[in-house]
Amino acid sequence: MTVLIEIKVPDVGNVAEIDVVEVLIQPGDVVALEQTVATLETDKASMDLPSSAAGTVQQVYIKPGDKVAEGSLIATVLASSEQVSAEAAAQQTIIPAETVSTPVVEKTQEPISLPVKPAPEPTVVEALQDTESTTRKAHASPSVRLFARELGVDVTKIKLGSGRKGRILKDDVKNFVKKVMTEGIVAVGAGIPSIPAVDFSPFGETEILKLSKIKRLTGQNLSRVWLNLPMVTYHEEADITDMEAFRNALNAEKAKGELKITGLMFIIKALVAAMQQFPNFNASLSADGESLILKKYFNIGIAVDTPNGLVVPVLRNVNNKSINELAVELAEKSEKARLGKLLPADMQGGCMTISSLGGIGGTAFTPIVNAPEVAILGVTRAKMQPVWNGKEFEPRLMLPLDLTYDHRVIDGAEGARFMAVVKQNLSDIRRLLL
Ligand code: CAO
Repeated sequence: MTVLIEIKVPDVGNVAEIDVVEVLIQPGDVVALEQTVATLETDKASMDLPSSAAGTVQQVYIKPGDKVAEGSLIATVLASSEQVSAEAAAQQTIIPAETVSTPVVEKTQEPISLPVKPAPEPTVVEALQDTESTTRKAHASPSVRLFARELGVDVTKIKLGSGRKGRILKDDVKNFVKKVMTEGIVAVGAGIPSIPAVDFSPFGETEILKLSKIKRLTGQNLSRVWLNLPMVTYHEEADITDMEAFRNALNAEKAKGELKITGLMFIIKALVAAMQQFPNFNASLSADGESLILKKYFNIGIAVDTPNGLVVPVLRNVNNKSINELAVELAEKSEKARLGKLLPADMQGGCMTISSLGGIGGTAFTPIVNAPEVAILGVTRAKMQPVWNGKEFEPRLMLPLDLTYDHRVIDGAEGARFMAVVKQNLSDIRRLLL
């Protein structure tokens, strides 16, 4: 059966206004399933919109510069019913082709005018998933940025693009490369020499494995943070013997199959209590580096290991939530993360991140700050250790903690004092009631 598929703007989180940056199809084009049909951009992120069907484009309802919202119609595609994605089928965007008349003419709907909401604050997801804030300033769509990266071009070096409002287009990247070739400009970021390519074939067999998108974007962001932030990691140990006894007692009361509480929930609470005492940790440095933006809310990002790479869902208003509520929320969000179902909104608005490897092992590590946050707490595996109590060695369960901070914002002594409070909170969780 032939069907007419409506390609619509998906749910991209709580975003009121989405700009159409680039439209890559026109009526009559043949598109493949998942082929990018348009590039959309919010204040905080860009996305390539994929086609939910393979077929022939019938009508295109948008043009660059339009403003759209969740559910706005982008285009219609005439496809055979087998060439339709499961999402399109589920969202009922399929119309039997016989029931509609679909002239193949280009038609652009009036731009939708939407109330402009203030932009949400810079967040964890942008830090992890926005590959280059500098490239975003350079006004280039993800496909152009990808093209530029493939050629090893830093798009920030292209001062002004020839597109609308100076947007950088593929031709600008090509022209830049030509200029470099003829004028001998070296396009290397911050003068840092790149690692030369090596031919491994003389040493044995190899296989090329493409990195997942999450891995590529995370890698770029981590490199950017690594180059921009002077980071220090401070190591501490907390005695969690009593906390663990309490946690085990709580879990023993739970019915079979009921969600168990892990130590991470207490760590989140202990961290937030310390952040309330040390406002500099709940802050971001302004873009010009002249001031500190202090946050009055307490949202904690939790690094979650997924088959596709690292993602950081954010638990909001942690100060107002119980340990049980946090456990349920983290279980839901980490499950969503592992299924690749987190929305941008689930990963936005973090104040500080926890990276817990304790379920796996380790004695210490040096996590990288999730900028624009100013600090991150690393956790590795708790271990029974002999601790001197003044008279004798006592077996105590010791939890290793690693705090990495942006030294432009946090002084060494402040970092040590902060960790002393986190440690106290964990060693005697009654303090969390104060
Ligand atoms: N010491 C000892 N045991 C620990 C522990 C610690 N510090 N942290 C967790 N555990 C135990 C838990 O109690 C649990 O034990 P049981 O199976 O007996 O109940 C087990 O380890 C597994 O815990 P978990 O990892 O499933 O749960 P969590 O709440 O501690 O962590 C989450 C949740 C989502 C953070 C974790 O699953 C995860 O993805 N961690 C990886 C994060 C990561 O990749 N960080 C690296 C970022 S930098 O590249």
